[in-house]
Amino acid sequence: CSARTTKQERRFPDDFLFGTATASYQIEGGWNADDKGENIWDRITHNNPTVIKDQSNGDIAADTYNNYKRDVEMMRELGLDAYRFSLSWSRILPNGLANKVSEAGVAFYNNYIDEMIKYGITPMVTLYHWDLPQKLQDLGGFVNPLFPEWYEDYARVVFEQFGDRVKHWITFNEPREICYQGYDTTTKAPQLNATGIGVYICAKNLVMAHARVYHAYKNDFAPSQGGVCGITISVNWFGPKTDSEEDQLAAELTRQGEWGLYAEPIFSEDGGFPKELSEKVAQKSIEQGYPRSRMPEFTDDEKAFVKGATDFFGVNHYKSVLISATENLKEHVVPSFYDDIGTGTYVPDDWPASASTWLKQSPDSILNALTHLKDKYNSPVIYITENGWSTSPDAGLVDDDRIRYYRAALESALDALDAGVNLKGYMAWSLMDNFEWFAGYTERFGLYQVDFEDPARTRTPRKSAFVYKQIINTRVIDHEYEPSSMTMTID
Ligand code: GBH
Repeated sequence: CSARTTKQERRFPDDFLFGTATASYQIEGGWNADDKGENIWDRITHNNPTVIKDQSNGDIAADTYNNYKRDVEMMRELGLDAYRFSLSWSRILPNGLANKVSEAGVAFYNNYIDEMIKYGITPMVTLYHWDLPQKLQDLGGFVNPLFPEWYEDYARVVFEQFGDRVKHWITFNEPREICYQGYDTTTKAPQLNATGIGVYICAKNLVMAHARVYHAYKNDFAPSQGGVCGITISVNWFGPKTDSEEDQLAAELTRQGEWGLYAEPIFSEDGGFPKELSEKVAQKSIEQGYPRSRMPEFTDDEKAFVKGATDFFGVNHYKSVLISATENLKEHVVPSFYDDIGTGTYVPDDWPASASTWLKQSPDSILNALTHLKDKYNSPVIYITENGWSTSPDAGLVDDDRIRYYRAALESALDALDAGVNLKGYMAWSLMDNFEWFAGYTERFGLYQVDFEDPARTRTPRKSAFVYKQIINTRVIDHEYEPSSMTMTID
């Protein structure tokens, strides 16, 4: 039909960065190589393996520590413009603190980065994707008031070592997963379970730490190195189930909790935590007998320090959820984050399901999320730093459902570009199968399959890899394209 034809003719700009994304603990292995220090995922998987669905760990994972040249070869096969990966803090600073820099750790990342640069692939580096040095966790981790200082020390070492070649920096991956899942619940390391308390203390420290690193980079490194520094926040779309006023307010409260806690202090005009949610938490806290709000405040100086402290908005986007003020309300522990928000979630039955219970393909999802950010925060530069689909381990190489997901997502990204969103790039999650946190190896997100039974961790392209390659190469989404064979070449 004609609508389809016009859509097919839409192009991604030539300077749009197409890439894939991974994270250190999920792919590297080499968990105790050379003088690497222990991190919170080493600790939890070794000491408490039953929290992982298949009782697995990232000790070897995809063994990128020994296979990094093959990883870069895959990037070249796909024709990637960019590759997003993260650094393991305790591989670089075995003690967490900056008294000792690991030569072996720095050498590994130098080799990896040099191999990308050699083939014209732009490295996009995340400083922190969830693998905190255990020694810092023992001191409280993100809820220790000194956390922003430790983080700045680490970041300065990183900028010094790699900033001559790396020009795209992301401070944190997904603050919500760090603070809510790690400190308010037990669904990620360090399983602190300080319900209704941990998430807010962590959020403030994390945002302050981000701003310190941003200013350190802008003041002391960007003038000579000339790169950009931003943050990646998971921004799924939370829309109202009906257009009633109460559902709209419920959706707004949910957005404020799910990602506004981290975005509002940095991207909004006023600064500080989101207004309606902080008022609600303050009121509930007093009713619950606390002497003050469980959500800390930012002083005026802190607000000014954090506001605008970013060059771009990194968005990890996977799905939509509909929000109701009255339906599907659940009982929550008091106090807790979801008791504070107090809204119900709803996902239509007919949205296609992935191998992950939390992930369903949702219509217009990227368009809705990104136009919302554009309107709310005065058109920030946006990179989609993750987006992807899971299949089961036995689903094999023909992954038509993943292809359907990526094509729909990229159509939605084109819709966002048409709507004037300042979108500069898209990183598919993931280059290859990897350790999927509490799901272990039971859910696969890779464009390349990894054989985890094979000591060589052989990587094999899935059908989706060929389709993504074709899109990158032509800058057009051709819904009829079928790869002519499953043999990969470097073009
Ligand atoms: C991303 O998070 C991560 O950055 C990446 O490391 C990860 O591999 C990728 O997604 C795929 O999962 O089962 O109810 O506890 C995306 C946001 C939030 C999705 C937590 C999974 C777990 C929901 N994630 N969620 S639940």
